[in-house]
Amino acid sequence: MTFSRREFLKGTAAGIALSVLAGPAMAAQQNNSEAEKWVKGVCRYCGTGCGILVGVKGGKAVAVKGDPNNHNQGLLCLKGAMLIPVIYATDRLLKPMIRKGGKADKLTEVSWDEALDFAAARFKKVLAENGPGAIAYYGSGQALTEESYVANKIWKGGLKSNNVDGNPRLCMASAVAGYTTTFGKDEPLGTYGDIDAASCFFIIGSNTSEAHPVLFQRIAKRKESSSKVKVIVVDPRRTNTSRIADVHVTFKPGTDLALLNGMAHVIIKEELDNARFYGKYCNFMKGNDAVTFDEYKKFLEDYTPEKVEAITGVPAATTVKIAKMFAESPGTISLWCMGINQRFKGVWANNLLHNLHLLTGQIGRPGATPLSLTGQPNACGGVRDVGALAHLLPGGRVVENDAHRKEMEELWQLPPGTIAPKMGRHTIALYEGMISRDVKAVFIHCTNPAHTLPNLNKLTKGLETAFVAITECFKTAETLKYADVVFPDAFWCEKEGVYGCTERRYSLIEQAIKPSGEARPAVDILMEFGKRVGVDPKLIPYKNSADIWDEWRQISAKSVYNFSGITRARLKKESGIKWPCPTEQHPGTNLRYVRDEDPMVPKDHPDKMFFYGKPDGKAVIFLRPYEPPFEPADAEYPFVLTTGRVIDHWHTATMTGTVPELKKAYPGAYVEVNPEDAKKLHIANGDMVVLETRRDKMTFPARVTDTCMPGLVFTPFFDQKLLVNKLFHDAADPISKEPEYKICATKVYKA
Ligand SMILES: Nc1nc2c(c(=O)[nH]1)N[C@H]1C(S)=C(S)[C@@H](COP(=O)(O)OP(=O)(O)OC[C@H]3O[C@@H](n4cnc5c(=O)[nH]c(N)nc54)[C@H](O)[C@@H]3O)O[C@H]1N2
Ligand SMILES: Nc1nc2c(c(=O)[nH]1)N[C@H]1C(S)=C(S)[C@@H](COP(=O)(O)OP(=O)(O)OC[C@H]3O[C@@H](n4cnc5c(=O)[nH]c(N)nc54)[C@H](O)[C@@H]3O)O[C@H]1N2
Ligand code: SF4
Ligand SMILES: [Mo]
Repeated sequence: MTFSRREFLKGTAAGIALSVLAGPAMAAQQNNSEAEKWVKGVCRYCGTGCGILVGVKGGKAVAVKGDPNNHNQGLLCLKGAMLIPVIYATDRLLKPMIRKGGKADKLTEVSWDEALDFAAARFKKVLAENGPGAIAYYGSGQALTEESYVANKIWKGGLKSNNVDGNPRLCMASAVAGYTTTFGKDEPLGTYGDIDAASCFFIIGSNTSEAHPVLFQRIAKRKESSSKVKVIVVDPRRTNTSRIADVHVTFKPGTDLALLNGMAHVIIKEELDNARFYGKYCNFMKGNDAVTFDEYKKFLEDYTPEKVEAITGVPAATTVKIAKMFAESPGTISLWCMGINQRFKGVWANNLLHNLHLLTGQIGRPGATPLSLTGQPNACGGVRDVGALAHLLPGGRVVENDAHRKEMEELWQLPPGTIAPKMGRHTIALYEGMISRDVKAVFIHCTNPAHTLPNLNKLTKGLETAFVAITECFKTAETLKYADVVFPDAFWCEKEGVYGCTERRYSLIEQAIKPSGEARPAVDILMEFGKRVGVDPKLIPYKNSADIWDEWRQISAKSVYNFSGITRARLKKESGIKWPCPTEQHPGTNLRYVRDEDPMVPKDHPDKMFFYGKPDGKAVIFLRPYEPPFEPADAEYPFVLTTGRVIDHWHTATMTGTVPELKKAYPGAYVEVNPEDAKKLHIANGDMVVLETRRDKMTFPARVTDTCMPGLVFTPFFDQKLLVNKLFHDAADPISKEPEYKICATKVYKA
């Protein structure tokens, strides 16, 4: 490595010394010039979706470098730059395994045939005895698009079970429901290009600097370009992201819905609203009922800056200031992530953010847009777009819509009535179904739920009795402890497929090397498994993953997610293309819902914008009141506990934990305590501290730091020895069913 970790972090964190970031990162990646050829790929970590080139020599991956032709323009963060050692980690799973004698038995290595037959026999038995409602698939926003598409088709079309869900439920579900309720269809309107054009960044509930480092670098670069570019960060923690903020708004965790309504109040009161825009393009609604603008204005009377201050602790003058910055900037972009989505009222929070854009007309122009940051590298493309969630079908269709099911049955050439008319179990209901023994067999793909579900003591109970088949690449995944069958999946760049990142961009990961050991690509595993359970082979006739893409591409032509112009051949040549993209000549779309930009808006549409996802073409400004979090702090549990990420680890650290440089930076979990609180509790840096919630208690070393405001403590969740999710409740947003990982009540005391 030609640069020190500290230099690198300095660049990512503060964004001041950009040359420090760009120069050395590039140098590090090009260090290894011995590669015989470079193969195109995408980083397998975050939803930024950086293009990567993999250098191959003698059948081995020997180097990576950022793809200069993808949006990241050759940049990678340290995690992406350190992917090679992960492929060859000693922790790789290399052989299929089964637990012959039930859960108490140990996992033994067997042949592929034996493992597949073992799993298929059990699923067949459950299907015969208990029906399709008793089986399930639990997938991942890190799976390849072709994998999720095939799994969804096998389950919903082949096995007649809508119990298909996955970790995007824990992550993006509130953003999905926010988009669909406000605009009629899922997925962001804007793209990364808007970052380069924006003059006001409204970053709320996103620690972009650690969770989307290369995007953060782009934001920092834009900020550096002109003193007129302003950054507002709304986060109860002082994160690396907040260091570039002109205004950093801290508040009582979980109260920012009131702040967003307060900003709307100020915008209207100060006549910064854009009545020409919303008069033409928006409806006002309270739940399902239409209301008038005057009713909306009256509703906002509860959110004067003073009233907002009483709820949130944000000084009234700050609410006025940021509302004006938002409205008056030539182009405002909102970026948000789990601080907004993982909330008991996460969908409402999303709606309230969209409201601000619709109210001010900060939308549909370069630099003016809401842009949710997707967590995983393929949650957008591979799960939301292909409809691999319990309530969805491909291309934005929904299960409980007769016409949509009929369309999919025709497209999949299934007899009418094949797809079950009721939505399946969303994630929490799925694991609860295992506890109640209604779900008896689950196929888990590319995710580690025994570490990442909330309320683990409760939700893993079902895994102790249900039959669990799992695909994995690494031996350290907690969920393996519950597995009856383990299928070793080929890892990143050992198999081919498409990822779709935050900005609706599909990019190809080509196969660079052969799978390690006996590992096989997941599409093969899924299809073999499906056939052995009894799925008609005609339903899954694919020779390879390119065939699957081709079918899905053609199916997309019948929806507004049309990307039928994104052929495999184009993906091999180009470094990612943004849908909608209806023809092979189409360059891809930047501004969605805008005439002459978005090919889904008819060329002769009379107005500039058209929200075609809605029956009347109008977006919705919602009246959504502030409601407190599910479990606020109280006299008995006086602190708020929040959880999240650190720059160098990926979720459960099965991958990043194998890289010494990354592991050394963050060897284990800790708890951040504000100095004021530490003083009161007699806690010094490094002391062991207990967090005790209504579910469990756990001991962590303390980091006394002012990153958390008083009353708030933070712990990361990557540590395999400290499963912090045991501390968390599993209350979820009633609309999106996404759990509120960001807030629970806790006691804090010295061990
Ligand atoms: N290094 C790294 N990067 C990752 C990942 C990883 O594991 N490691 N995972 C990826 C995935 S899947 C995801 S989903 C993203 C997540 O990316 P982020 O959402 O940016 O990361 P988090 O750390 O989960 O939390 C975001 C912020 O929410 C704030 N927050 C807590 N409570 C509230 C609240 O009430 N209101 C508001 N407004 N904010 C609040 C927290 O203080 C925190 O700074 O990261 C992606 N990128
Ligand atoms: N406390 C707390 N909990 C959270 C969150 C939080 O903010 N706080 N965030 C939630 C969010 S947003 C998310 S997205 C989830 C993430 O939760 P998970 O998806 O459960 O976490 P990962 O560690 O990403 O799990 C991916 C698994 O897939 C394996 N794997 C890697 N590559 C491959 C592959 O190619 N094939 C196969 N078959 N397996 C592979 C990895 O070894 C790992 O075990 O966590 C959620 N849990
Ligand atoms: S920013 Fe995200 S996608 Fe880009 S290299 Fe880092 S982890 Fe990978
Ligand atoms: Mo996520």
